[in-house]
This record gives sequence, C-alpha cells and structure tokens, in this order.
Amino acid sequence: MSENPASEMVSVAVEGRIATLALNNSAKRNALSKVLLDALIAALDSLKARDVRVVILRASADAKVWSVGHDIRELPHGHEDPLGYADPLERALRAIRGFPTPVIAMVHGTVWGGAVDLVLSCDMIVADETASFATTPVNLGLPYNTTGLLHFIGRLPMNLIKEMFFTAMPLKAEDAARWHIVNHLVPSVELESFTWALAEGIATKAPLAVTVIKEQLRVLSDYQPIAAQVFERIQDMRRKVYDSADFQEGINAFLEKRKPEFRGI
Ligand code: YXS
Repeated sequence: MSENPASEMVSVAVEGRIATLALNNSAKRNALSKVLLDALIAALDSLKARDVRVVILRASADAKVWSVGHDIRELPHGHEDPLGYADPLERALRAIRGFPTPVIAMVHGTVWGGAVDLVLSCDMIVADETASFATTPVNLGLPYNTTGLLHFIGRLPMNLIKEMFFTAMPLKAEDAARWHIVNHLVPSVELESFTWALAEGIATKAPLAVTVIKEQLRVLSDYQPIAAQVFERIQDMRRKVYDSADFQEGINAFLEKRKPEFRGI
C-alpha cells in the first residue's frame, strides 16, 4: 500500500455545524510527518471561516493504528531539539489547543508517542476497546519537551505519568477510562454514533461562550510560570540527551528494525 499524496493525508467533511477531520495515511500508520501535520493545520485553518461548532478528529475507518506518532524518519539526528517550538507536531498541538471550537478525538486503534500528546490536546476523547496509548520517548532516547509534559501534568496522576513515560508500555483502553484519560469508552460499533451525538449536543450551545471558556481553560492550564534559570537548566539537560549517542542509537535501531542498545552516553 503506497503512501497517500499530501492533499489526501487529511480528509475534511462538514455536516451541518460538525466537521470531521480524518488522518488518512494508513500505509504509514498515520505517522505524524510534516506533510500530514501541515495538512491537519491547513484543514483546521480552513474551518475557521465556516460556521463549524465542533470538530471530530479521527483516523480513517480502515486504520488499525490511530497514529504511530512523530515520523521518526523526520526527527533531527542530534544537535537540534527534536520537539522544538517550530516542530510540525508542536505547531499542530498548538493549532488544536487554540482552535476556537471543541475538538473531540475519536479513537479506534493504537496511539503512540507524540500522537498521545495530540489526542490529549483535543478537548475530549471518545475511545473504543481497541484503543491504547503509549508514550514512547524512552524507546528512542528522546528528551520529551517541557510543554509536552505539561499536557500530562494536571491531567493525570504523577505516578501514572511516570509509569507511562518510563515503561513506554501501551495503556489499555479500560485503564485509560479508569484514569479518566478518555471521557467515554464505548463499544467500537457505537463509537461513531456516540461521538456524533456528543458533538451534536455541543453544536446546539452558544458558540461564543463555548469558545471563550475553551480559551480560558487553555491559558489557565498551559501557562505555568517557570523561572528562567530553571528553564535554561532543563533545556541544557535536554540538549545533552538529544546530542547523546543513545538518541542516535534509538533512531538507528528503529530504521534498521532492531532493538536498541542504550549505553547511557
Ligand atoms: O517499513 P515500511 O516502509 O513499510 O514502514 C513501516 C514503518 O517503518 C512505518 N512506521 C513509521 N514511520 C515513521 N515513524 C514512525 N513512528 C513509524 N511507525 C511505523 O510504518 C510502516 C508500517 O509499520 P509496521 O510494519 O511496524 O506496522 P505494524 O502494524 O506491524 O506495527 C504498528 C506499530 C505501531 C506497533 C509499529 O509500527 C510501531 O511500533 N511503530 C513505532 C511507534 C512509536 O514508537 N512511535 C513513537 C514515534 S516518536 C514520537 O512520537 C515522539 C517524538 S516521542 O518519541 O517523544 O514519543
């Protein structure tokens, strides 16, 4: 199965006041490449000019993997922050978090790496029993970024965040529901109808109030003050990690389809 052209990477459908964006590159398991993410951001931007009250973000119906996360082939091979402010994934996260109407992630299939951050950046998550969520930077030796970690803090218990990041093990759907990561866990046969009904309910509400409440919740949760010197120390620690031989080994092992040998250097 060959990769889809850029124009087909993200499909957009608008029905009434509900838009559905579908990640549409199953051949590459919806790897969050620059092309796919630019298409997602462009799709969101195009919806701003329309009377859309809710967005549903999903993978195409044939996808067994919702998304494998960041396209590892596009990660910088050292000497550059792999999750810098201008990184396509970071731009997409900001586009969703700053989008004026609620974005509901509808999850059928497994979610990996930065795609977990993408799903968590949506306003609500409806998943079915096939869903799982794996945060995987330690599989690559990648120093996750501070903004990204903030998306987990205040949302999940710290001990769960640490287990997810330190083990990189997929969190099963029922555990994601137990920890309230997903708003609703429904049988896969009901996933679309349930998500659509949730969206329809929101679409009947006062859009100006919904938008301003979403933006207030974003700024209250995203803008946590941090001392400049502390941030610089963390950035210096992260630089040592993304400059490390281990990060290089993590990427090479993925590309060579073998297990990595991390030596702590
Ligand atoms: O070999 P071809 O060319 O057919 O391509 C294969 C895989 O190489 C490709 N692919 C990816 N390409 C780029 N980036 C990826 N993350 C990625 N994952 C997969 O897709 C084609 C089909 O993959 P395959 O054969 O493995 O599919 P599968 O159905 O047997 O297995 C599905 C998975 C998800 C179990 C498997 O693809 C997998 O474990 N992928 C890696 C998931 C992962 O570790 N993602 C984290 C990416 S890094 C990231 O998101 C953040 C930066 S962080 O590291 O901080 O979390």
